[in-house]
Amino acid sequence: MLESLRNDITTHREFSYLLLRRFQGMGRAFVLRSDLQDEYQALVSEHPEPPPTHSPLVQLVEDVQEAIIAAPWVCLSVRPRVGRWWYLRIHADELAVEPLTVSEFLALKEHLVSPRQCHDKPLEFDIGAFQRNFPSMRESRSIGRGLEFLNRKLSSQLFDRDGVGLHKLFLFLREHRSNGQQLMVNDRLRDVDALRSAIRAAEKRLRTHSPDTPWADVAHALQDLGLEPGWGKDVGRVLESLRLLSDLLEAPSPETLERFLARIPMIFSMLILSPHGFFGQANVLGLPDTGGQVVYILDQVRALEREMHRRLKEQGLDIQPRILVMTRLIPEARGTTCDQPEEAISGTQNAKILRVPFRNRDGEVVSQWISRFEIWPYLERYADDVETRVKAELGGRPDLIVGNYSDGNLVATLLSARMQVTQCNIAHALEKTKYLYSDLYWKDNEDQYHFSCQFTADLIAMNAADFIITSTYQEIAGTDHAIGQYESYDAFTLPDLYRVVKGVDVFDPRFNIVSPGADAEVYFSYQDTERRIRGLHEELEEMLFGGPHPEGRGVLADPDKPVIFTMARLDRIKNITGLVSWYANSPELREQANLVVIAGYVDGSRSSDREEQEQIGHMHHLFDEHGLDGQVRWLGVRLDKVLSGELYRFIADRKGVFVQPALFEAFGLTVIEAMVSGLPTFATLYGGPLEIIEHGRSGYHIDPNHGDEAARILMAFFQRCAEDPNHWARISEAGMRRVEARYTWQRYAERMMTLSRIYGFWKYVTNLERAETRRYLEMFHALQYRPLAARLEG
Ligand code: UDP
Ligand code: LCN
Repeated sequence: MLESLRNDITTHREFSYLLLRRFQGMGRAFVLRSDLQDEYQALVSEHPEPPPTHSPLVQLVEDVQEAIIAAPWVCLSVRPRVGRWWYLRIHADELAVEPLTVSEFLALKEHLVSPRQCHDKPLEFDIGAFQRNFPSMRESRSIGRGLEFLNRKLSSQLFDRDGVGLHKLFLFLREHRSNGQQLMVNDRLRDVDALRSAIRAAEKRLRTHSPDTPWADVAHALQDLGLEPGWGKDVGRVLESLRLLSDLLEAPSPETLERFLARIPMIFSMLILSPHGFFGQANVLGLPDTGGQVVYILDQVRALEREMHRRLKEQGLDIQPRILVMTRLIPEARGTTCDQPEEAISGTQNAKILRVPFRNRDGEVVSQWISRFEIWPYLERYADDVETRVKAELGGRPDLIVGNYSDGNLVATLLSARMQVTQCNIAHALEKTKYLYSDLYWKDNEDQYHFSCQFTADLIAMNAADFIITSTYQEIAGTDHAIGQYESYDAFTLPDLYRVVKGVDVFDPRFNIVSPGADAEVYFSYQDTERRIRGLHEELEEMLFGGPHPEGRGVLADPDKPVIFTMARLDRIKNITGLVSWYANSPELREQANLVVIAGYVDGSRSSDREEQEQIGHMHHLFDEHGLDGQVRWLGVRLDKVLSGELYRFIADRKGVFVQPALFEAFGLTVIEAMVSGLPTFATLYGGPLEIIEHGRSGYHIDPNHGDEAARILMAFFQRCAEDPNHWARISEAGMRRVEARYTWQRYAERMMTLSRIYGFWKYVTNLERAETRRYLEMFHALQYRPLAARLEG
């Protein structure tokens, strides 16, 4: 690779020289891919003999992610394919090409940002050193399909020559208990041979029974053979399970392994951690730090409880599954239920929200809301208190711990290690890629965002997790040209703090893509007339088209125009003010449609969040500057789900559209809610919506950095709808089909239950080999995270 690049540079000496000069001439120390591309294109258009498109030099320019200009060298990070990186430098005068290690590349960055940094090598975090014995995938297309890979790996390991693999499976079967009752296999059976004999004998005894004979009728006979409850609710199901196991013992295959493990009653109770924000079931959405994560978890709990019930019933167990969602108790609850220690989750039989307060260093309860960027000092004490509470509630430990967001994942790490429970992480959104150079210039942001704590917590938690669920592929590994959110932790540096040469491996089979859904009870097609809630229409009519709203600004002068609708928390990243300004600056769009915005508060004094306050100020400024009050309706309201579901449909009735203009959106629940309601949706191409929407078919991608273009796309859509009355319906229909086919909670729950079992088994068979990683992460936690978090507490 390097040699052919050198030859190509020699062949195209003048072009290479001019290109490097251009890079240097930009006058910046760090140059991003898009700017490098622009310079390259400009040179190609001027140069009489640019290199051919397939030459190594052109390929390099195509693959470069970032350049560091450190005269006389131009240093490059190159991503030839998803998840794979290499580094090099080129001498701008002599055109010499030299490889760089990741450490050398990061050191150059550090030096440019912090020239006075001492010359001693900083602490390097390198998880790669611990992963040599663990299987890793190779192909980019396999990323996020860890389960399939692991099934193959595990089934081949089960069939090792000395029989250790099968013995581990046998021991694993004896592990399962519920409320002290032994399940699956009792200690009459001592080894795999005994198990084989028991299966044969059981099959013989069961053959004489009809398949629907209940387990209870054959329980005694099977218990004598060493088999306990858990094999199935009736003889038919028990026989199927026995045959699956018998096949597995004979010649393990990935499919049999997955099908067999899916039947093992392993998960009876689950702890879901979501500490930050206002976690509740009413009046919370849209409050700072309170959005999709809350919706996701509550919908997830309902779907999981249903699935757990179904599986336990199939296995013949009359056990009530327990799901606890643990969040923070906030005494100053601002009219929410967040000051209540316990709350039953509606739509479930037994699931509840438990709330445990944060305590300060002196052990006193912290009463006010704390931004998600400032919770770090409280989490260890919180984990202690949560452990006590959970053990009291469940009478023991849970069977699975699920962390949410950086804080929940860190607490999950602490608790899973202590209680020896399988750990699943869900990031929802990793902040690192949301803010340009959030790592390199971390010190500049430290006052407001404390990324040093957050990224350290992320590194620890993502490497401790047994499995990680992501909503999309791009969340892990990006696209051909854009870096994934997890991938951004592969190598980075926090100058003067530490350097990460291998932070996470996106090829690790712990990653699994399991996309969430939209609650089908609430978000459904506008055409589903039977389920429509017409009783809300008067309220919606008044809310959107009525006179001045007590919590709003703007009264729509021409209510007959279609509505461009948006709804989000009023964070800077959500870019709601961006959308308002595109609209404001496009007279044609203003002519064609009204804009309805549901976000934040109209009265800035009601907000306690710095970013939100800034955005509120900016919104008012835009209204004043562009005279928007007759065309934009801004509502600072928090809608309950039923009302927001009907609102999407109400706007669809009037041939409106939904816009999600975020600078970056990790997934975007509003996008699937709007689509499944039938609203043609225009959403950012940075993040999840890129995968959710097929541009021009089931919606449209818009680039939030090119507002004029986004406004044009919207205008073109309205124009086309005016010319072709079927156009709106085509996009609407395709959006609904897309969500129904790919984003449902039912599919999510099935998958999650399978993952918990396979990774639980995987954890069991690899337990000893994990000890080194665990100790390394514990050390990093004690020596890096803890002092950083303590500093924040003052
Ligand atoms: N939401 C709401 N009212 C608001 C803002 C948001 O009901 O004022 C809901 C919205 O319907 C969606 C969730 O909150 O279910 C936001 O999730 P999304 O993934 O779009 O964004 P997040 O807030 O998690 O970044
Ligand atoms: C957080 C976000 O920022 C959204 O993009 C997601 O949809 C939401 O969490 C649920 O995972």
